[in-house]
Amino acid sequence: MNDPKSTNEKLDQLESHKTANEETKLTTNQGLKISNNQDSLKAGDRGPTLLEDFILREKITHFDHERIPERIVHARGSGAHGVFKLNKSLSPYTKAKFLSEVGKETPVFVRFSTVAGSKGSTDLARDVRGFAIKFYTDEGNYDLVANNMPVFFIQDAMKFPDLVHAVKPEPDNEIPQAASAHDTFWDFISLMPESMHMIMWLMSDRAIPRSFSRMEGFGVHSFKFINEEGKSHFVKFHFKPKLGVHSVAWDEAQRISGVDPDFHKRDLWESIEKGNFPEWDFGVQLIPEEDEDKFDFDLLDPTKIVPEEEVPVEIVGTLTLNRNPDNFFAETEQVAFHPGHLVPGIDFSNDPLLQGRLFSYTDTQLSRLGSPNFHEIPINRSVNTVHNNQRDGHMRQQIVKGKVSYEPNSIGGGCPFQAMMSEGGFTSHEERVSGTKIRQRSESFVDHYSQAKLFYNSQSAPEKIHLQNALIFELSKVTIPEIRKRMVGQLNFIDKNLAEKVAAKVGVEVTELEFPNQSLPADSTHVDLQSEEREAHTTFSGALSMRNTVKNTIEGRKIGFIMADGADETALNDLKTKLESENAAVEIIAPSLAPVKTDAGTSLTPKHSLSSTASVCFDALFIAAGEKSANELLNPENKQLVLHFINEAYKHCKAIYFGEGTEPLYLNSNVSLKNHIDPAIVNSEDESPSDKFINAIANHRVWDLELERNAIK
Ligand code: HDD
Repeated sequence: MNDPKSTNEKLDQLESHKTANEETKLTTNQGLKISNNQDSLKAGDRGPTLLEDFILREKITHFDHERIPERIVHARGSGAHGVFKLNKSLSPYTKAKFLSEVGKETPVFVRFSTVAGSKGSTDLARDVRGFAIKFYTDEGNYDLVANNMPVFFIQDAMKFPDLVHAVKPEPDNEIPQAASAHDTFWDFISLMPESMHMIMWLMSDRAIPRSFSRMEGFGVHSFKFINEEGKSHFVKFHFKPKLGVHSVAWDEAQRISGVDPDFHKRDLWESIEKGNFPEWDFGVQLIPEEDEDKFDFDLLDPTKIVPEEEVPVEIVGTLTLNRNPDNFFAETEQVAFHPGHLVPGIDFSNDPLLQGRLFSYTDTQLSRLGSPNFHEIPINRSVNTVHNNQRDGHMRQQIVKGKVSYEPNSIGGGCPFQAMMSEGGFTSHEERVSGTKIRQRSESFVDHYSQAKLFYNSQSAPEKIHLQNALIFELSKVTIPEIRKRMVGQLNFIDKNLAEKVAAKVGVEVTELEFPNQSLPADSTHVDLQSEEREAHTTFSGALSMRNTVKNTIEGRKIGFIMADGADETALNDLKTKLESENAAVEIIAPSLAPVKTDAGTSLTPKHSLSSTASVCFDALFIAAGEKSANELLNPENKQLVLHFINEAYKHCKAIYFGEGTEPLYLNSNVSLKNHIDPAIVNSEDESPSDKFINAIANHRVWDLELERNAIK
């Protein structure tokens, strides 16, 4: 291994492990050239295969061992390379070099994931998304193993296996895949008041993102920053997508799971290939250690956020994903994250969930990747050469020269030496710790409902309806009425109206629950979960509603152009040019995959046919201008397909632009231009129709008109 002097050498390091099978001869794993890859070695061309056939045996043996255990959680993932750039120094708070030198660029590898499903499950499951980042810093790898939601289900790592067992397919019949809508999940949740805040996030549209590039990322726990003077601050990490936070509708998510289960993976891949690099602002919330007790919740409790209105997020850097992996398995599958991969200047807090994670990740990599040498896999290698006295083990790659593998030593001249702090040696932040050895939850962790209320109250009206409907969908799949009842009782602690609406649809009554307080010892009597004093002071936080993140851009949106022979070429090209100049993608959908001819005679090859895709795969639709094209789309063979396309897009509140001459299409559809003013329905008589269309796409969806639109005429 070479000794890289700069982080950019990570790229060279990865490059040096790549091979391309171009213009080369086929070989065995020992480098022997193979002359026949079609037939095994047999005793006569109709005789038995010979054991001696080492080429066949090598090929089959390798094949038989191609799979490794999938991750126990977060099995389904998509990854990309990129760069983290620091725009503002955090040196007053941390001595971490990659967070101190303005302009410094650090290579990263990011893996997004769902939690519950198997490796081959759909991208569109209702689930938390993992957002794990490996920073290849000059001081060693730093991993931020984050999620797209800022809180977690449980407060203590002791409950993690229970949570995961409850959400995974049920053990007797392995049903359902990648879904929380089943008995065991809600049985567990309804008995875990501490999960209520997270349940609000999980039932919100945040759990069905439009793309990875439109999700926020959160470190969840309070971590610690340590500066050169040894002073410590609590820190919460945030990533805010430059494109805003957007989601799809649940109905859409279910359809996408069938039409394109790789929807998110594909979107990430295609965006990067096109040069539309996903970007996030990186920010921190900083709290001096001495202010730890100034909040009405505990900073160590991972079921709590620090509202941005109380401690603003300071934006200091940019994360950009700009390169697709060359090989999914070697990079995305073999990457091994660990919250315990730290650099000087960053340290843990005593959050009991984080503390348990510090054990779990190494342990899981050992069983998944099969060797303590997983750090030597190219994607996991630090840009710094590793020098220590560890040795041997399965699949050891590093060839360390010399006799010495112990310390202290004199034979090796004492090497390698411990590093002083001034030389970048890591030292844990000194913290005075004293206490009785005890298995107990802190009383400061006991308020489970204030922030669940805060989240629910901060949603816009359409977001609240989506959340309500998600709960109705999920609880309707619960076969045991007692669980539905208990869950509604929990919701009643958050919002009476929400509980009543859900109860009415899932066939139970709202009952007042008295919950045993599981976090405290049985003889503890003095904590009242409902006590008014325990209400958080903040009752509304604008930052929690996705509506407030909408950005004025159509970058990365996918617009379907529905056309048939005779479509108006000028109108089509003008709009296409305009949309593409703002980095949106245009894809042609036609009655079949055969080329279509415009009115000017140009032949265009459609990317999709009306039956090979669906409106749910697009952010907006343009019904290409031209009477001839419109008439063909309305002929009996195409009519139902095209109307379904339009009606479904309309139902999901998307922008639809009816080009000139396509009036019969909207008159036949559920879209009504006459009865109300709908900001997302555009026609050629509108003033600046293409600007209106672009503006509508930038606004994502007209969720406010959802109820009206779905009152189908
Ligand atoms: Fe975890 C994977 C995020 C709690 C144990 N976790 C994993 C991944 C992410 C998270 C993003 C996928 C990494 C990748 O792409 O390879 N996990 C979180 C967050 C948590 C959290 C944000 C709470 C704030 N996790 C958590 C607890 C435990 C684990 C409490 C166990 C005590 N997590 C694991 C694991 C995984 C994992 C079993 C499975 C695969 C892996 O580690 O590499 O060790």
